[in-house]
Amino acid sequence: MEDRSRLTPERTAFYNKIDKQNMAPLWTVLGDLVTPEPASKCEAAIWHFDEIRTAMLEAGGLITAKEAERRVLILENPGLRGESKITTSLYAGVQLVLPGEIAPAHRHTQSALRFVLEGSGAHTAVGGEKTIMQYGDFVITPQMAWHDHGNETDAPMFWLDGLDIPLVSILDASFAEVLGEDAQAITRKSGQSYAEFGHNLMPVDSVRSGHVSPIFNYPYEQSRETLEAMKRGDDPDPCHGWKLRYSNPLDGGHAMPTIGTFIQLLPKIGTLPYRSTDATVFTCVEGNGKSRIGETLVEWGPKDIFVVPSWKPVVHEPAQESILFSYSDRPVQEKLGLWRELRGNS
Ligand code: 1HN
Repeated sequence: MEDRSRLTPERTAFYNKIDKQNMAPLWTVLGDLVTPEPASKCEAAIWHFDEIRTAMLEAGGLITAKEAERRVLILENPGLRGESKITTSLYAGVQLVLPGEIAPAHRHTQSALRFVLEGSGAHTAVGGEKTIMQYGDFVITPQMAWHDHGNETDAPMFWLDGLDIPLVSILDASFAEVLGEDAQAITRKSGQSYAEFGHNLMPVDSVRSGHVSPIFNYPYEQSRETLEAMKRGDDPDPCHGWKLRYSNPLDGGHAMPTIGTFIQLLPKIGTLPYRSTDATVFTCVEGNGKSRIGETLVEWGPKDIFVVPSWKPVVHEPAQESILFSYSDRPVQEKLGLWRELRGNS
């Protein structure tokens, strides 16, 4: 068979010549650029919370939240080491705020989500409003919103940070600034956004529009109750169990423009194989079990974090009814017409 990558002395001489002119042949790289299906360097992987927790507490003895600006350990995908990525398009880290600490106010074009893993009662302030965080709460920091965190409780607080850093980076659209003060001014009552937008109602003259949900804390208590109601009313989906998408009450779209966020209740019988083009980061909220991701088996319990790469088939085998939170770049792929899924074994 003809090999278009085969080197001959003439070809090598030509490639060397055009290399000096910042040109390169397409035919030697075409197969790597346009693959018949996703061929990601992102690997299936799991991080166990007990190991993260131990390392974080050690980090807590080395640097304060204030000095670090954010005391976070990045969860680096083993196939993408050194790139600060958990998938090709998304970042994940675990943040620790110790009692009495403050993570000072800053803002940036990267959007962030927090998913609370341990502790109860620390706060984050976003856009002039504080929200108190509890286990399993999903909290949004929209792009360019000032945000600072504080822990006035007597126990350490841990949460999962998910950001669209690699997406913003590939678009060269990063802007950031520090406020220069520990905490931003508080101008709204705690819980006001949820009260105004979280109950199928909204202020009649609200001029908030699209893009990102005005609800910036989706409390776990509500998500849990909704999953239970779904379970009472419907059979589980064979691939997902009972699965919800966090939505933006302004337009019914995803709660965040760049990151899709989901919570699902897995029935004890588990799920059928499922694959989609949005590599997905999962964390277990309740229960325990195993997931088969292609050839890789991961065993998870509460607060463990695992990643399913694009187009790798996943089968969840919970040991009992279990709840998983997850996030991916699905909203971006949907808007660009790129998102695909495949249900079952085909
Ligand atoms: C950030 O602003 C936070 O505000 C956490 O808690 C992690 C990682 C990279 C860039 C900004 C936070 C971050 C981050």
